[in-house]
Amino acid sequence: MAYETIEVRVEADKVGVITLNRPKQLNALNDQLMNELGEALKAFEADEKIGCMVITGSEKAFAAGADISAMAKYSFADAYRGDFITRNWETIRSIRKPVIAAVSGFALGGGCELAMMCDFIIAADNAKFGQPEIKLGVIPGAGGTQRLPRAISKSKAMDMCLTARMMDAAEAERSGLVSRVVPLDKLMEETLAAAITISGFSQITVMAAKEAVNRAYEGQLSDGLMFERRLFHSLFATQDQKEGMDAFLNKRPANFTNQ
Ligand code: CO8
Repeated sequence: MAYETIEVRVEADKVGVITLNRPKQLNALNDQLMNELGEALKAFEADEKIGCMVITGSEKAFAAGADISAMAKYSFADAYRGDFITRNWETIRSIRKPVIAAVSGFALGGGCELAMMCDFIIAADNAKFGQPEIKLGVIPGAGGTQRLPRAISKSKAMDMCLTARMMDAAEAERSGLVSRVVPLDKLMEETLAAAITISGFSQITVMAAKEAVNRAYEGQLSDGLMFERRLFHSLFATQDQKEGMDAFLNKRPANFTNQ
């Protein structure tokens, strides 16, 4: 299948690599990209010779979040009735083979959430993670409020979600958000080495190990995600969401009115 917003390749005959490819928008995640990502993941899942997958971006950005220009005019009805996120962001949760995120540059908002949906994250030393949605008048909508506390503690998760600050790679490693940090020019080499190691094991055993770790990790996650989703949808009913996104797109400070 021909993709427009991602690039797909196979390494060492057994690792499926997906590169997010909307460079002008810093890999902002729109519907087309999330649909294509889902299709590529499912194709690698179905390919017997693939033992592990890698999702990566560019040096500057893994992904700078969900596409704000696509979301800016959403109403609550658009978000809720259109099942915004569930419709194409959750394919990755159904993938049973391991998926590694190789993150360099910005992983913000939905980009940070996408990285956290992967089984583990290997970060380049220039990686920056953040959940800046609050600046736009919304909250994380693809698992940020649920996966961050599990990954890095409630206190750090609150700090990230409430102040919108970015966390650098060293702090992300200290906090347990990423499994390792490597020099930028070694990111793909190290990630591929891990993916090739995994691909050398029994696929059944690998899937069982992934399933077991997720079992420990995911208790009650579905309730939390649904709760978060409905809150996220409801914020499209506020004027502050319109203001926050319009301000970003027009490169001006936001003037929130609590409406
Ligand atoms: N959406 C749309 N366009 C974007 C986004 C984005 N998230 N991020 C960057 N861009 C665009 C910019 O508008 C700019 O476009 P143009 O050249 O046409 O003006 C281009 O990418 C380059 O960006 P900058 O000029 O801003 O580059 P800088 O190096 O100065 O800054 C930053 C880089 C810091 C990453 C900055 O671009 C930024 O702050 N981006 C927005 C980050 C953000 O707020 N992310 C959260 C988005 S909301 C979200 O993810 C909600 C998730 C909910 C779940 C998913 C639902 C689908």
